[in-house]
Amino acid sequence: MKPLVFRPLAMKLSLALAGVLLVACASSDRVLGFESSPDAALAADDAPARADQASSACADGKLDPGEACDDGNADDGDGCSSTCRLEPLAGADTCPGASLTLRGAGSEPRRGVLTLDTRALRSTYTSACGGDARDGVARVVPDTGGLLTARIKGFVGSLVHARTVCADPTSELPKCRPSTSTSVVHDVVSFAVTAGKEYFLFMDGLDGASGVGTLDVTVVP
Ligand SMILES: [Ca+2]
Ligand SMILES: [Ca+2]
Repeated sequence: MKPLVFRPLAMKLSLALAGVLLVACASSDRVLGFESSPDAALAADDAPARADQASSACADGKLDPGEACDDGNADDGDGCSSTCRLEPLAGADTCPGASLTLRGAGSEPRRGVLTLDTRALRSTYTSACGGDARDGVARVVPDTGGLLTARIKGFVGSLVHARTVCADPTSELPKCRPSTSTSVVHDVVSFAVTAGKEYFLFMDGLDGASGVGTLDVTVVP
């Protein structure tokens, strides 16, 4: 049996050892917080994981760090590539515009997207609702009749308007419905369409606004 006098001594030694460890941990934290090399090593360890996250987040429809655009798909050729880089589209600056392809068949809704960077385009068109800014044009030919809805996503201050004859402002389809939002207005247009007929959608801006927007088009038969 051990003498009782050693127990307090053992406890003191244990407490002292714990204290030393605590101080060591605290100073170690301080070192990690202020010295560059341990952080750099940690960052290097994390880098591959972050790159994986960035690539997996492309095509989720949400603009993440490192993405110039994200139209929610992994397709090339629609203005936003499979790696979320902008693709300038030939013909998007003026009539008849860049083709917007709709997918879907039978009674299911058709859907298509087109991403434009209007900062790289000229100001050519305007509408009854305004649109004095740089603009781009998309041409769409639904294979079914129904209700077409076009919405611009990701571009604050955007305005979308539509015509049945691209260069004729009198063929503009009615819109200008009241908006309840103060930050994003006039970003939707909706109208009835006829199968096989062509429609022209204009991605424009209010008060000189320009930017990257994704034109999201659905046709419900
Ligand atoms: Ca994304
Ligand atoms: Ca795409």
